[in-house]
Amino acid sequence: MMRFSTLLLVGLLGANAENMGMQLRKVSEPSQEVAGGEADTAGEVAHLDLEVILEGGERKLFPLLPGVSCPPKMTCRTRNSVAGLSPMASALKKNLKKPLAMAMDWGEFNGNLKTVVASDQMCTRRAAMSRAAGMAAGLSVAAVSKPAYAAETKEVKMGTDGGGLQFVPSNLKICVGDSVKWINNKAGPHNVVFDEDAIPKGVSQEAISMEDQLGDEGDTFERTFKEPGTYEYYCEPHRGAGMNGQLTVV
Ligand code: CU1
Repeated sequence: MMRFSTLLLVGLLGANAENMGMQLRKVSEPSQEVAGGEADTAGEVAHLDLEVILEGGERKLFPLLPGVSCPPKMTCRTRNSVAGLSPMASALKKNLKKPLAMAMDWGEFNGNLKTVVASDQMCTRRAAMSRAAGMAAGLSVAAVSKPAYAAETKEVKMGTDGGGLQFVPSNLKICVGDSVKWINNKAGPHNVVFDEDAIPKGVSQEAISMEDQLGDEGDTFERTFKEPGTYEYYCEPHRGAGMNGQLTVV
């Protein structure tokens, strides 16, 4: 039934309600009611349910995404949130199919959403967002809490597409636990050698640097970075030409 309702809403917003056998009715509880097309005067992001009267008089509320205002000529109601949850978590909880809704740790999910909204740290936000997305996709808290779950692999080209002797990008910011994959692009051979004096203390320069060089286009070299800090590296054959790179791990 929930899935049917969602499909119905998509149809409703995409086309016109009359062809779908529905009528829209004005209701009279002004404190909760928001007319379609009205500006949001509260100054906050609106969280609204679209009210639809189905044939036979059944009244249904369809959650609109946060920030979406009431469509013209429709009637909407302010969202009755599930206690303790943000409107977005609340709307998801109401719409998920039952087994998932019951299995989900809503407190954890809600905490992740709050972090996404509140944190100004790129990596904190990114990790919270992937945890929330993973949970919404049905994964357990344990699964999405593993450090590797939110880790990403960023690519750096060795040599520009035009054959220039540069790393692209030459400056890269990643999160602790992320990996970097260097790909031999053009004008090789290239390699990646970290500067002993310009990496965080305690990190082995040998462990993250290449001994050899990548000769064939498409060859790759990959390392994972677990220590925060600034890392400077260069390409040995082209150091004199200024083929340098910098990595910031936060
Ligand atoms: Cu090079």
